[in-house]
Amino acid sequence: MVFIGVGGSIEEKINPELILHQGERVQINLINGEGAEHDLVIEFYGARSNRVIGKGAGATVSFLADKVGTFSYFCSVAGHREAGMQGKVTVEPGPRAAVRQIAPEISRDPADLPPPIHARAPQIVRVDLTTVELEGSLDDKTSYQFWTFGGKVPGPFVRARVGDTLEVHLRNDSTSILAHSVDFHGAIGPGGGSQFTQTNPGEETAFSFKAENPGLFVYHCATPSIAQHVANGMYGLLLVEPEGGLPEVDREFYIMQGELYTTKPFGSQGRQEMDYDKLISERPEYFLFNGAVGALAKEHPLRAHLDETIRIFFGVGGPNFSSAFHVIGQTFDRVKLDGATEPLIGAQTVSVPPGDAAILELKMKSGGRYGLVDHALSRIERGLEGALIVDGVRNDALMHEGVAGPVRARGNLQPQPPQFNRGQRH
Ligand SMILES: [Cu+2]
Repeated sequence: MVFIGVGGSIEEKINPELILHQGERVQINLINGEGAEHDLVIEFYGARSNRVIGKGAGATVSFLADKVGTFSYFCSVAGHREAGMQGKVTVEPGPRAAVRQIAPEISRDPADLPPPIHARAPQIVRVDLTTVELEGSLDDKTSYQFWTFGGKVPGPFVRARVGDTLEVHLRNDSTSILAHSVDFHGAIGPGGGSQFTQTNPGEETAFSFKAENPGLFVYHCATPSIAQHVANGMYGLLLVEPEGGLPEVDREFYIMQGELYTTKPFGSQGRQEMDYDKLISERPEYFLFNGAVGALAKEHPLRAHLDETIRIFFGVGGPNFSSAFHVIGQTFDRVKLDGATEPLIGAQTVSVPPGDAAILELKMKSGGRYGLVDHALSRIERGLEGALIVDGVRNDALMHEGVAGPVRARGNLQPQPPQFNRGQRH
């Protein structure tokens, strides 16, 4: 007579050793596999299951593993322990190591962008881009072979002022398998630079262009199949500041949206592969801010303080889907779209097509957590979610629970606004 492990690392092991960590609350499920009467006891912890009587009957034992050491578990029915129904429980000191991501982080921190230029004369600005193909973390326990500018998605934020000449050096890492290139939407001339920058692994090319127009412009790889290179993560933004710069704000952020086409469905574990058929028929599995599932909600939420003004540089790499970008619980004070002579005031949702970008400005008037979404909301279920956390008290004068009436303005820290979580998937 024995205990047999079910699932995980104990699967099919006879009288498996149960490895626990100090402080864990443990539940052991006991199922009767043959029909005689049994139970499971860990005397040291005073943990004892009910007897399971009859084949398929179940019982559970739960306890807090608060003492370090190795202890016995056994069946207390007379003679069963001696017949073989016993094993060890080991409680190790300290917490269990966090689940390690199976690949390096691919997502660029949205606070990772160069500071404003302010006023200066036009000059030559050298831009170094390196194309790197690397396996990166797409989700917990899911990886993907990304193609990138600089090893992150999106690529580096490039900043210049109108009248500057950008001297772009594109180096394709020697570990690459494919050629890559770059097309700057802020460059004027056929191909946007891609004809000068088709670059084989281990080689470098260069081209220069004049930043004629102020604005926020996408750049992306333009090596066939272009959609595949873009989907795999090869996009970024160039800001060409107007003369004298943009108005001062307290904080700036950099977000890009894209979608990914994988053979296995959204949420699968392990390494995901590109599905070319889904790509050309525009059936994505993943929608992503900054390259990874929920990256801007989990690892890199945007952070600001009450009464600060923030600016979000938001672009869509795509390659195929527009974004209806929206902040849950706030409108945009100013939105600057390409070619518009005047900013939009008070927009609620901003439509940005693939290969385009918008400059979004918001003053944060109430503390709490704001969800960042594409208002095509099904995409939350495919990885597209972010958060903007504003430190400071909630402004009850602007919104509060219950009936209207006198309020204690800015008195209460809680409750937090509703959180926006991805639904549970199976
Ligand atoms: Cu490429």
